[in-house]
Formats: sequence, C-alpha cells, structure tokens
Amino acid sequence: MTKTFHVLLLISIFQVLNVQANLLEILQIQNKLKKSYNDIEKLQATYKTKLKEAITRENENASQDLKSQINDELIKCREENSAFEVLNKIYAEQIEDLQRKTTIDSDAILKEKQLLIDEGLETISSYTTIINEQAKQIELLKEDLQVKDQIIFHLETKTKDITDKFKNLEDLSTTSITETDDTSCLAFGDSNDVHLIKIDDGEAFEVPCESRFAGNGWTVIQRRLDGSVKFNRNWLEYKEGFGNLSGEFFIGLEKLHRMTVARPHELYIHLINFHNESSYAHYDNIVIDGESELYTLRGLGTFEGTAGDSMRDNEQQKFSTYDRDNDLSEASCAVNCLGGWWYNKCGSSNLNGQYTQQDDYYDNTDFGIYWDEWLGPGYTMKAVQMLIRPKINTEK
Ligand SMILES: [Ca+2]
Repeated sequence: MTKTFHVLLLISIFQVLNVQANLLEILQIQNKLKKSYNDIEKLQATYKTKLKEAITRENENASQDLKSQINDELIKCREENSAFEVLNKIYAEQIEDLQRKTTIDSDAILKEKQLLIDEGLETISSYTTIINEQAKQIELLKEDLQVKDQIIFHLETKTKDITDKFKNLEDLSTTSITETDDTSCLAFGDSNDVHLIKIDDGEAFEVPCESRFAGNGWTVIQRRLDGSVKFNRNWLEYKEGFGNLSGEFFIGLEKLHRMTVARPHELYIHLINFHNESSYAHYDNIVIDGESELYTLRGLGTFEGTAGDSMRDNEQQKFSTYDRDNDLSEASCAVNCLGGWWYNKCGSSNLNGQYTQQDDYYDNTDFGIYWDEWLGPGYTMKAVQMLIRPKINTEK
C-alpha cells in the first residue's frame, strides 16, 4: 500500500511539475504574442502611411493622367481647330471666287444687255430713218400730185386761153403773137430741160428745170459740177449771170430778185461730196432784194434738211464780189473766199467758192465750196445745185 501511494505521489508531483512547466511555456507564448501584436500594430501603421503615400501617388498619377489627357484633348482641339482654319480658308477662297465670278458674270450679262439695247436702238433709229424717208417720199408725192393738179389746172386755163386766142385770131385774122404763159418750171412738170419762162412784164429768159431731187417744177439757179466755169467774178457778172445753162452756171442776181419777188419761192440746195454721198438743205421762203438793196438775202424761211443750216448767217446780208465788198468783215470775204456770196463775217457756206478736183480738207482756208454744218469747216463739195420753186402751198 505505501508503495503504491508513493508511486502515486511521485506521479502527482511529476504531474504538478509538468503543469508548472506548461504554465511557464504559456506565459512565454503570451509574451511572444503580445510582442507580435505590437509588431502588427507597427506594421499596420507603416502600411497605413505607405497606403496613404500610395494613394497620394496614385492621385498624382491620376492628375498626371488627367493632365496628359487634357493635353491630348487640347492637341486634338488645336489640330481640329487648324483643320477648321484650313477649311475656313478654302471656303473663304471659294466664296471670293464665286463673288468674283458673279461680278464677272453680271458684268458680262450687263454688257450683253447693253449691246442688245444698243442694237435695238440702232434698229429703231434705222427704222425711224426709213419711216422719215418714206414720209418724205409721201410728202414729195403729195407735192407732185399738187404740182400735177396745178399743171392740169394750168393746161385747162391754157386750153381756154388758146381757144380764146383762136377765136380772137379768127376775129382779127392777124398773125400769131409769140407769148409765153410759163411763169416757172412748174409749168413743165417732170422736166429736166431748159425752158423759157416769163415771170413778169420783163423779158422772158431761159432756165434749166429740175425734177430729180425733190419733185417737179424746180428751177436751177446755180450749179457746180466739175470746175469748168470760173466763179470768182465781178459784180456785173453776178448781176447778169454767167456760165452754161446745161452745165455750170449762176443764173444772175437780177433774175433771182425778179423771180422771188413775183411769187413766194422755196429754196432747195443739193450737195454731193467726193464719196458721192448727198445731203440737202431746204428753206421754205427765199427772198432776194433788188440791186438798190445790193441784192440782200432778205429771207430764207424755215430750214429743213440733212445738211444743216449753214446759210442762216447769210440771211439779211448784202451780196459781195471781189470788186464790191458789202460784207461785215474788216477784210473782203469775196477776195478771201474766191467767190460772190451773201457774206457776213464771212459765214459757214461758200457755194460759189473755188472748185477743187478732189476730196480735200482745207483746214483754215476760206476759198473752197463748203457747207460747214454738213462735214465741218473746210471740206469742199464735189457737186452743188441750188434750186428754187414757187411755193405751192401758198398758191390757193
Ligand atoms: Ca468787208
């Protein structure tokens, strides 16, 4: 029994000792754990700091990224912007180009329109000329008709006169008396021959009649054709007339006076230049005074025609020749202009001037056959005819 006890005791003591050892070990472990915990805390703190740092760095990185992103965006924007600028430039150039084109186009269109308008105006003008010409022809035809009526009337009167004369002759049984009733070329109708006319109690005289320019019944009072007759003549020659009735001549101031005083007369001047172009001047009431008035061109009446009114400043002027200076110039126009005319100072016409054989323009000279209003001063005419005719309209 005691042995067992001892054994048991021993075992118990051993067991207590063993527990004590275990407790020690636990304590040691507990210390170790405590230490570990601290370490962990430290580590945690370190990690926290590191984490913070890491987060900050992360943020910086993010902002870096953002910056670079923004930079990228900016670069993109700039690139787009410059692309837009390029496009803008192109568009601006295109707009400018279009504007220029539009201007050019509208200019061209305007020019074309203007051209059309000009052409239209020209056409209208040519039609107007044709219409005027036709109106003139109609007027001339009317005048012709009037002339013919007059001739018929004249012939009827003549027939009656002849009948009467025959009766008288039978009664008187005397020889015939030569007598003319023909007071103007109107009596000879459509004639271009030389006829004898008796305009008043004075002597009958021969005149060339002319029906080719402006109807029937005109008497030629002056004619220039070829320079075959000299026109620079003295007072007496201009008074009496000179030249050849079938060629160049001047009828004479005295006859001109007698004719225009016996009945109202119109004057028709026909001009031809060296290009064979013609024009005319028509005055509806020409009157020439007698010698006591120095054959003053008392009146011309109203002008009408294509040649211009170059004789207007001769109206109311006396006739002058190289030996009779009746003009208003200090010099002698007749001497300077080489002809006889109703010179003023000296005027714009010189139809009795010196004949030239060519189409010459004599600048600053006075002596040619000129009619300033038609071709300008100094141009000489190839041919001229001055015609007069009793006014038909006043013969009522
Ligand atoms: Ca003078």
